[in-house]
Amino acid sequence: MLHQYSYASLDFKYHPTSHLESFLQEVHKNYSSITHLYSIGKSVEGRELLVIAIGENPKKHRIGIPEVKYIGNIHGNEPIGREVLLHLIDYLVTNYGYNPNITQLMSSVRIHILPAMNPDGFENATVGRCTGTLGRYNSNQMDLNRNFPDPFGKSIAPLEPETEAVIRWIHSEPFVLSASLHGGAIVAAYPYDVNNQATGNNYSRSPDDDIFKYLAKIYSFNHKTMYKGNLCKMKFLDGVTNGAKWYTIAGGMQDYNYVWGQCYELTIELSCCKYPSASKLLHLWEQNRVSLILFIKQVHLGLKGRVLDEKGNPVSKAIVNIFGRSNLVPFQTNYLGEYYRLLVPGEYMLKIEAEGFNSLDKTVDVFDNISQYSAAVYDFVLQRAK
Ligand code: GEM
Ligand code: ZN
Repeated sequence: MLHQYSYASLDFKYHPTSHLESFLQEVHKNYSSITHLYSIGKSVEGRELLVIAIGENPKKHRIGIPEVKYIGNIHGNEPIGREVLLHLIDYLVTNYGYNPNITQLMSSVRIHILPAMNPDGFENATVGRCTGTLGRYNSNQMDLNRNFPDPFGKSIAPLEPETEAVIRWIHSEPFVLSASLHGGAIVAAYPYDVNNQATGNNYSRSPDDDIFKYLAKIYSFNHKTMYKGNLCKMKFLDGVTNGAKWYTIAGGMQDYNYVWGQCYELTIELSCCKYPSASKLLHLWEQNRVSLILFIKQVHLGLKGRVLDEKGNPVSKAIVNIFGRSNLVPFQTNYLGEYYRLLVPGEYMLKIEAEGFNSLDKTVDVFDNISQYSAAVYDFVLQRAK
C-alpha cells in the first residue's frame, strides 16, 4: 500500500504559470540529485513548456531504464491534470528514500512530467466553467488534440508550436508509457482515437488492444470511482473506452505517440467538470494518487532488451516483430539497440529482423514481472548476412 504522502510544499489551488514555474524550480533546487528541469519549447505567446524529469539518473537515459511521461492541460480549460501532476511531483520527491515503493519505482524508471502543455489556453480559461471551450484552444485557436499527424491521414492542419515541441520531445527519448490528463468525464481512453471509416463512432482496434485495455483498467480500478463507469451521465463499462468508440477524433496526441513514438499513451479524464472549484482539488488528487503511481509501474509489463551484432555492438533500427501484432509503423530499436514491448502475460513468437543481418525467430514466455520492477529481459544477437 502507498501509505505515507506529503502535502509538504504545495497548496491545493490553481497555480498561474508564474507560480507553476517557481514550484518546479523550487523542487529542482531542493531535490537536484533526483530531478532535472528542462524546457521542450515555447507556446504561441512565448511561455516555456517546462518538464521535470524524476529518477535516480534524472538527466540521461540509461540502458534498460524505461522512460515514462505524464502530460497535463493540453486543453487549457481542463486544468485538473495540471494541478494533480504538481502534487504527483511533490509526492514523488518527498517520498523518495522514505517510501520503499516509491524509492524502488524511481530506481527503475525515469518519469517526465509536463504539467502544462497549453499554458496560453489556461490563462484564458475561467474557473467554475464545467463545460464549453473558453480556454480549450491554444492562442491560434487550434485544438492541440486535433493537431497531430494521425494514422489514417485525416488531420492535415499545420503544426502548432506546442505540437511541434511535443513531437520533438516524443522522439528525443525512448518513451515507453504515457498518459495525457483531461477533464470533462471520468474514464480511461485508449487508442485508436480515430477510426478508418468515413463517419460514425466505431471501435478502432489497434494491434496492441489487449495491453491498452489492461493499462486502462489498471488506472480505472485503482481510482476511487472510475471503474463504476456510470459517472458524469456517461456509461463506460469498467470505466474504460476505446477512444474512437466514444467518439472519433483525428489528430489526437495519443495515437501519434503510439504509431510514431512507439509509446503506449492513454487519455485519462479526471472529473465531470472541466474546470471545477479549487475546493475540489484535494479530493481529485486523492482519487487519482494510487492510479497515477501504479500506472507508471505497468511500464515493467512485457519484454525489453537489446539487439546486438556478433561483436556486441548495438543494432539500431532492428525490428522485433511479434506474431499477430502488425503495427502501422513497426517498432524499431533505438541507437542503443534497445526495444521495449508492453505485453500481457502469455507466450509470444518473435521474429527479429535488421538490414544486413540474418533474421532470428524466438518464442518467449512473458510473466507478470511487475513486482520485480523490470520487464522480462531478452537480448538478441544477430549474425551478419553473408
Ligand atoms: C477528448 S480526448 C479523450 C476522448 N477521446 C476520444 N477519441 N473521444 C477530446 O480531445 O475531444 C475529450 C477531451 O477533450 O477531454
Ligand atoms: Zn480535453
